[in-house]
Amino acid sequence: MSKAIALTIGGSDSGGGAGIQADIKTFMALEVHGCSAITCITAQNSHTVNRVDPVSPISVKSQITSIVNDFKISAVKTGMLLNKKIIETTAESLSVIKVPKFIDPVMVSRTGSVLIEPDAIEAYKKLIIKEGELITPNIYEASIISGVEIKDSNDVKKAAINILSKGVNGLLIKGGGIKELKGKDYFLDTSNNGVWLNHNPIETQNTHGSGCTLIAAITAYRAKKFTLKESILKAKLFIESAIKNSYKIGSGPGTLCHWNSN
Ligand code: PXL
Repeated sequence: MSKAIALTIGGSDSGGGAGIQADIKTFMALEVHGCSAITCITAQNSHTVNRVDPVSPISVKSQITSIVNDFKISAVKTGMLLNKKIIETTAESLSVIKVPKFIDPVMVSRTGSVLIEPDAIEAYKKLIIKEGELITPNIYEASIISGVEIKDSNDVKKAAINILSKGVNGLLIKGGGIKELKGKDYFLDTSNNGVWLNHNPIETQNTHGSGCTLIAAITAYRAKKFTLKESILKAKLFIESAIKNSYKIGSGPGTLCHWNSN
């Protein structure tokens, strides 16, 4: 029996809660075969990111072409791209892949870890964000991309309109970084229809990897041919359940539970 195949392009999280590891686990939970092109290797635990090593751009390119030359992938997701050279290579590879693409513009984690080199942000804005059917910045990333300081739900809407004007096809701003917006994400499409998508806030510190998991689930559902709106709504249910079942792995904040969550 054939299976839907999705590709994730991003960084490895040694703790297994975010990045490529979260993506592959989410794809598997949703019965999609996951492939990966690894851009960088983080050394991190539940407290801190201790080190990040980039993979060479030629390796990133070769991982992607090896996959797309053989497998019939039906959706792609990007995560942590780290530096300008990897961003340029990834953009070049993405431009010839004609399946729905989902961009998680990973720059700053919800807990404040910087996950991109400063001189790479312009390349990200110029080359990557327009490639996506959807981009999913968190509050900090939406501020960086739009230049709008975000303190409340009105600022989220302002930032969303600004980001859409940069030629983005659709965006979902994840509210999780602000207390009053926990569980609330703002979706805006190219017809300028804005809507808040909410789930009940869940009181837990174990949310590491929730951004990666949300967009990985959207990618998996799109790989299975659900519409974009259906995929986002289904992914919200998946993430709600994965946060409800989250668990601790170290002495700091824990991670989502990817299995039995759909
Ligand atoms: O959550 C964003 C993210 C993406 N990719 C990797 C990460 C993180 C956050 O820590 O480590 C590899």
